[in-house]
Amino acid sequence: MTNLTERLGAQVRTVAGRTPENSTDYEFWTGLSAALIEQIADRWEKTTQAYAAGRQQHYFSAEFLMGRAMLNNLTNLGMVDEAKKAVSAFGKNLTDVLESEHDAALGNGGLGRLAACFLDSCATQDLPVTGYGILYRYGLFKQSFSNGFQCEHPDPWMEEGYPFVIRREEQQRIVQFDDLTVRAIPYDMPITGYGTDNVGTLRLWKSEPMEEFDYDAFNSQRFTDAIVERERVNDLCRVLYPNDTTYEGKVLRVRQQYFFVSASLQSMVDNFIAHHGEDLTEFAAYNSIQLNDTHPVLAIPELMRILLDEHDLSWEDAWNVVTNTFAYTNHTVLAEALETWEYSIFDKIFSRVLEIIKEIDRRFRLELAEEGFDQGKIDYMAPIQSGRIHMAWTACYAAYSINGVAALHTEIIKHDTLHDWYEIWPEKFNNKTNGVTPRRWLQQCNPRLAKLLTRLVGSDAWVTDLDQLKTIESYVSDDSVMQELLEIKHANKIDFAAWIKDREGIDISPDAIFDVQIKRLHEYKRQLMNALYLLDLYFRIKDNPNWDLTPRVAIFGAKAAPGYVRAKAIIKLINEIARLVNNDDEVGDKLKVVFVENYNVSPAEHIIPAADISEQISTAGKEASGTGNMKFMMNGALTLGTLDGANVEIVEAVGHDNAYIFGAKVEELPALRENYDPRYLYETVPGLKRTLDALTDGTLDDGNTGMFHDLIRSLLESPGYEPADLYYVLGDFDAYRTARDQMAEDYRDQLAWARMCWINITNSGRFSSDRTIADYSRDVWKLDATPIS
Ligand code: 26V
Repeated sequence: MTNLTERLGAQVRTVAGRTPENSTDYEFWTGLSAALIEQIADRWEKTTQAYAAGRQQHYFSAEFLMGRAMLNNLTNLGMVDEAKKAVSAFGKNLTDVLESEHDAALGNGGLGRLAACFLDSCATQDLPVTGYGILYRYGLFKQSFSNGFQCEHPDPWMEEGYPFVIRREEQQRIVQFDDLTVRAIPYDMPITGYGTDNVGTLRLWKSEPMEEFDYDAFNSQRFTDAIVERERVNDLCRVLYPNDTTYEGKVLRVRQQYFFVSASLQSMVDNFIAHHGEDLTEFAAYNSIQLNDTHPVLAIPELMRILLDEHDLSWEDAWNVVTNTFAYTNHTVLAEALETWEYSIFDKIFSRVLEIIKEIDRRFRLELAEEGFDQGKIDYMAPIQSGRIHMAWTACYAAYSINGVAALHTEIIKHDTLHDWYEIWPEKFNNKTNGVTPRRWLQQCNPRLAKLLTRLVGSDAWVTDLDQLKTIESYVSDDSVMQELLEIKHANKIDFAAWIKDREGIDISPDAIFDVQIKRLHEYKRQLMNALYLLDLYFRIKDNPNWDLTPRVAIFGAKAAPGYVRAKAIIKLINEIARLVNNDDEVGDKLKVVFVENYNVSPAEHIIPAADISEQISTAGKEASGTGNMKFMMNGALTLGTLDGANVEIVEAVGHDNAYIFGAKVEELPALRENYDPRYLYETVPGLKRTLDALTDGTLDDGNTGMFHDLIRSLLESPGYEPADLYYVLGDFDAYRTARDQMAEDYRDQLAWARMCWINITNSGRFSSDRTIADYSRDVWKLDATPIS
């Protein structure tokens, strides 16, 4: 019996209250988690202490999309084999135990998952970085389909217990609103790194009532009032808002934002005083804060408040600290995502913070007037205008660094979205192209490929230095390695087919092209264009039943914001197309359409290693970066996409011959839009008319909701306030079809295909989040690695 076996047995008995032999997979998961925490506890404490004394970086984010923790931790600690043995000593299977873990889905999509990848890279590089966010009781909703329509269900992800967060009762803080006072309790999650003893921290705050009960209210027979008050506090952290683009001025959301930034700043300031004394003018020498989009921007006035009101700094001294503390990352150029809050909301719930924002606004106006800027420009750029507070503008004024998340995106914010700020403070602007962790997104999710890479590199050095893969690029001309690569992909596709059969009940052939689009559902991401292609392909197969086309499986995964009606219509449309296509015997294996329900981090880990094609087809200029594109590339799927976001850099890395690029470029779009006539395209592009007509002529059924009519209207008619086909779906359709058809032809030459995949894999080094974090650390954060041993 190994040591872990004994400890696991004891832990399982403790959580299950019975013999391991009679315990469930989930109880084993809980027991194994506890054994793991036991293993890292001392090192975690030591790391925390080491970081507390020096210069630290703090990552403020309303979202951390962590996914599952267990396999990641076991891998990082080098304990996978030991765990396998320990679990099987009780007749269990590690894979089943791992699959019983719930995803921690405390994020909507790209922005939240990026934060999770960043924490992984920081821990792996021994960087003193701590994440701060909210312990939502309900993560992103669970999705199911009912007759093809999306339904949303709550996700109480930690209701059955979650050993990977530790409540730190003694480190609680009080957060004061004008109309509410709450306790903020930190729940700390250990962040292990690969091959290091350091263990970083993600601190998630939970709100609790000041007293368990308002006994006064209770005794004076106002029992229900006491309960209601309690629930008002618990409401704060109850749910993650499921919108990932459209801003909604919900009071509860701004409360959430203030709640977590206030508690986080308090704990940072207290730590500063404990280690460096009372002179807070030195704060920025030891602390920097990265703001993940505008959601935590209230930290700017809140730090001012703490310095002014609680530590008696002068305005000038406090502002000097603040402007050397905050760095801001922009993640979107969509106008509807820009957060602005109504002045009256702030007035009601944190009037002192509002007072401070007013003073920031007053000084901003003064400063620019002195520099000779005209009033129109000042009014546009000021933190407060027409009764609203602009979070991005406030961030741009106060931050010492402003960055975009891909080269193209940074150019767009410099020359368009944030152009006025760039003109005044060009030195603040910098690009940090996103990355993804190769531990989760290659080593753990694709063990077959990882093994081959380790063998060819000669070690697993690539796991922490992904550029090493470049050294094995030349195997591209070794046919036996290419053959092996094809076999690996095929084996992954067989696994995935079994997973899909089990989950969705659909049979798919591993010999077909697996063509995948997985991401949030949004019009700009153009799942609709993909759907129209499939419908058109279906009609072409029906025209010519003997067509010897390469078999295809189109795979989708996407959640729509519950209030985003048109996005939900697109989900219904894809499900209807799937029903039509999958039940047509004449089509058979030539085309299958699969919509994976409840897409999340762990389904992505099953899908990506099996993918042949990565659909990255956003309207040029709209996708800030994309990070799924990078995960696919690392796993040897080819990008079929537009020159948008990080696709541009992917093509730069692999060359045009190793990707399928199509469509209008960002600089071409304005001219193309000038006399854009989608109706003319509808009439003249071969196949388009019958495809679009199928949405409303009875071929496809939207359950009498009229939603398919609305989709057609969105493509062909302008509602007045915006042009028809805002996202240029019909404009790019023909180019898209040509590229996708060509791709399918090329797939027939498997050896040539494998070579393209190999070029993608071996040139993915720059898309490791280790590279991104090294860039932030060197250029923005000015951090030193702090290994504890
Ligand atoms: C924005 C908003 C706007 C107000 C309502 C609530 C809410 C919640 C989340 C967001 C964030 C949207 C921005 C976002 O997720 N951007 C994505 O960031 C990825 C990481 O940088 C990037 O790869 C994607 O291209 C970008 O869409």
